[in-house]
Amino acid sequence: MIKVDVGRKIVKVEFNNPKPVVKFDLPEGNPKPSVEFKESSVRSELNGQYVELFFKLDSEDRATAVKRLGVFEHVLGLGEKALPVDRRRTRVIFWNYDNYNYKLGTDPLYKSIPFAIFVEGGKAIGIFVNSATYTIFDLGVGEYDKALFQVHEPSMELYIIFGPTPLEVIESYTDLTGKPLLPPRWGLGLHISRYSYYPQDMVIEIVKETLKHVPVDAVYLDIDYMEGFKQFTWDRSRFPNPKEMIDELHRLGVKVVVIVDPYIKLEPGYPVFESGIKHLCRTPDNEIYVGYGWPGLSGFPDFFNGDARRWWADWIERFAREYGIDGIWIDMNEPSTVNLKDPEFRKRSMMKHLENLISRDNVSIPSFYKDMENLSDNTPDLEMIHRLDDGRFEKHYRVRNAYPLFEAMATYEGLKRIHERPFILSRSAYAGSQKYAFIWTGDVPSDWEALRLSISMILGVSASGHPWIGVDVGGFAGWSDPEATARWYQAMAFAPFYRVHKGRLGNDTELFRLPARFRRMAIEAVKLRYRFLPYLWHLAWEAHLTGRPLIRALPLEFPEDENTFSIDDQYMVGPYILYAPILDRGAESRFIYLPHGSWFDYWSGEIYSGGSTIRSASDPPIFIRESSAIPVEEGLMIFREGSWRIYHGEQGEQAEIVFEGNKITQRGSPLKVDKVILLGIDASGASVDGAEARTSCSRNRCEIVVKGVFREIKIRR
Ligand code: NBV
Repeated sequence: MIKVDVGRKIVKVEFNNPKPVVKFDLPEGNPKPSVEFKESSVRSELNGQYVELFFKLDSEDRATAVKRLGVFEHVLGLGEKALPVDRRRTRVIFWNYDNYNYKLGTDPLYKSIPFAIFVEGGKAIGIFVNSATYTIFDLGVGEYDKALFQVHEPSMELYIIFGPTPLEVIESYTDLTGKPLLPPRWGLGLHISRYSYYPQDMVIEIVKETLKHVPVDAVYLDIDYMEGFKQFTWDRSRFPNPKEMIDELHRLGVKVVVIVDPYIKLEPGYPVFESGIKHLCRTPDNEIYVGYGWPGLSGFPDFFNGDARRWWADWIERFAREYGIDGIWIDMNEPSTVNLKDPEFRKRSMMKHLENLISRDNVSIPSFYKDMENLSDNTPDLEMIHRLDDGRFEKHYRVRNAYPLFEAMATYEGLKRIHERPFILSRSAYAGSQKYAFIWTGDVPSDWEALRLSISMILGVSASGHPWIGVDVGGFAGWSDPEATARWYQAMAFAPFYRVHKGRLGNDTELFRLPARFRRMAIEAVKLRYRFLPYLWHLAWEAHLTGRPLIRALPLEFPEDENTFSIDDQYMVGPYILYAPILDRGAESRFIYLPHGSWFDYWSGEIYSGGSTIRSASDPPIFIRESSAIPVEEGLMIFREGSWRIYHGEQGEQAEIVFEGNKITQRGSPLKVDKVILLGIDASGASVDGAEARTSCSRNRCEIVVKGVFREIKIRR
């Protein structure tokens, strides 16, 4: 019943011979955990840390694994969940689901990453269930002292992942599921978007207005650029000359990302449909599965097989090449059909609606599909058929959660033929999606509560092996007051993905439209991000090479500090910055928890000792951790002694920097900076490479002019 296989820090457990749709290779090498297993239990140990799991089939033949949950055990990860950072005492469902306007506790959402990190006494163990069907993790709800992992099928592939630290668990998890992509550098800048910007002159105007205040790296075109919402087409009345528009945007230094949905309109003569007929998902009777999407009755590309992926990649390539498109935004890829949740509305209008569509579009619909219920949910029929790479056919519900992974893979393949580092933004995701696409948290409301919730949401994703996460800055659904919008710009200033986006209905959130006071706050927030971009680039490389996320919930950095597990409104940016954005209306200060060690207030220059809660009036509060080296736009910022490796340059060149005693030295491929900024010490009278240096000091910080590359700085103390 149970089979085990052991790799580096990971144990793979197969219960009842599972055949998962997504395959991962166990990383080789040492250290290898030891394993003992019986008929229905597995016990594994590495360096004194151990985990024991009990497997069984429940009364409905669902494979279930159970693990003890200790009194002081915390749970991180679980991907995109509208929950606090510590996910203990929650019961979550993994089932990709379009859940517009969600709130704290709404579940499931768009993405499914069935991966949890259990932390007890500072030590961590990961559990990853590689299942793309309906999956449940119950973390101390059903049974107070147990964590339960359950899949809706009689077999399960589960991985036990050792750390011992939470960050090392994430490293091992990404050894298994893949290291995160490295984006083009523009992927890290400010992106602006709206549902939808048009016509083409307006797109340019919005970009130019924003550029008057801040840099802009990309602008997005939402579904209204298409002709009748058909993929790979342009509405020529709104975009008479898309190529010309994109060229103009490129001259302004701005990249263009366009949305593509998984709806292939069933329209004779439409080349995407005609060329794709054999690549669309099927019904059990081997007819084309018909769903309702923005373009009307549509087929869904069957990304689960390589033929379909190649066909899709060809279209992506052709479209991007012809118009000079820089990035692709894949939406509705849970996959979702059009969302008609109100049952009354459904009853009254669905059949009529369907009949109209049939007569207008002149397509025949498989008989079972006329069942209203099948269309009324926003999920395609669960019996829809996919053809997998190994020739198997599978029903939709058995593989659903992996659909966005294979779509991202196909989109990546297409863009890769044009761009060295493809940029893709995806709404849905599965374990492994980090190799191909950025993701964002979908249709979040625009109120203060959503702003606060967004922080623990992105921290959860970030702790789940997918670092490339962001939220719609300003919120997507509904209205917000301009103060909230400005606070949103600030709160996300260090988010790995920084895009302002907004639904069709609701207030504008472009910074140039905000009233003066809040406009200033938003502008300063964007400038702050650009100032720290070299650090984000360093972290991007680190994430790509190791899997460590750019932003980190506090317990990822301080797992032995019990206080950090209940901090949902602060985050670490890499190991060196603690960020504590202001999230309340009218607030001018806030409480901040600083873990142990010394902390430098970026704005005031004051130094605090951690292990305490302080009230800070810095806005937005940024604290630099003791023993940090942070590359920023104007130079290299150092707080206290230490040794560091800094990634920089296009190819991730590495500078080795050491600050010890009264000397800072640099080796490797050196960082070119104008200044070294020393925090918390008096560095007047410093010399750079043997020559007297120009130094200016104020507010506990000294700037030493180094002009380019330094090898050694001496400080007189
Ligand atoms: O394409 C329109 C929207 C998009 O703006 C949003 O970001 C997605 O999450 N899309 C959903 C379709 C449905 C909107 C109600």
